[in-house]
Amino acid sequence: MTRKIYILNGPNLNLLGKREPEIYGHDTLADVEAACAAVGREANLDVTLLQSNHEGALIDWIHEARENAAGIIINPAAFTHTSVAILDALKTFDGPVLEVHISNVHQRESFRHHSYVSLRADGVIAGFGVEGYALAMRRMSSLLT
Ligand code: CA2
Repeated sequence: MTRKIYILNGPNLNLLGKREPEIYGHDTLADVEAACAAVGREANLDVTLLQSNHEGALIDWIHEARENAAGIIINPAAFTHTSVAILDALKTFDGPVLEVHISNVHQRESFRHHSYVSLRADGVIAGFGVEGYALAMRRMSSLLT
């Protein structure tokens, strides 16, 4: 049976590849989706990539994942550093949760050094550019085997 992985993306990541390439690179979220889907085909995992600028939408998708998904890969963007609500929602999800950051948040402003989401994440990838998403897919495959 093919298992579904939700790849959730927070605010402003719809601009990926279109602004600030020196920090976030040139690839778009569509490129990320294609790279993750390719890993998914090898690993028998089906990818659903979603992005919202709204905290509540991300929380609704995490609740939906409780019924529909075997694992969650999440880049909560700025909500990483602010959202107890996203942390609480992730705590209701039983499967693996992997946190991805495109940039190396630890090399940036100190307010980016703390993540609420990391309290629930089974693993964190930061500073690998958009390749971090495909790496997270490989790790997800290992965790689900
Ligand atoms: O490095 C990451 O992936 C971040 O989660 C990105 C967030 C930032 O607030 C986190 O501290 C680290 C910002 C996402 C903004 O995305 C943009 C993409 C392209 C152009 C402008 C913004």
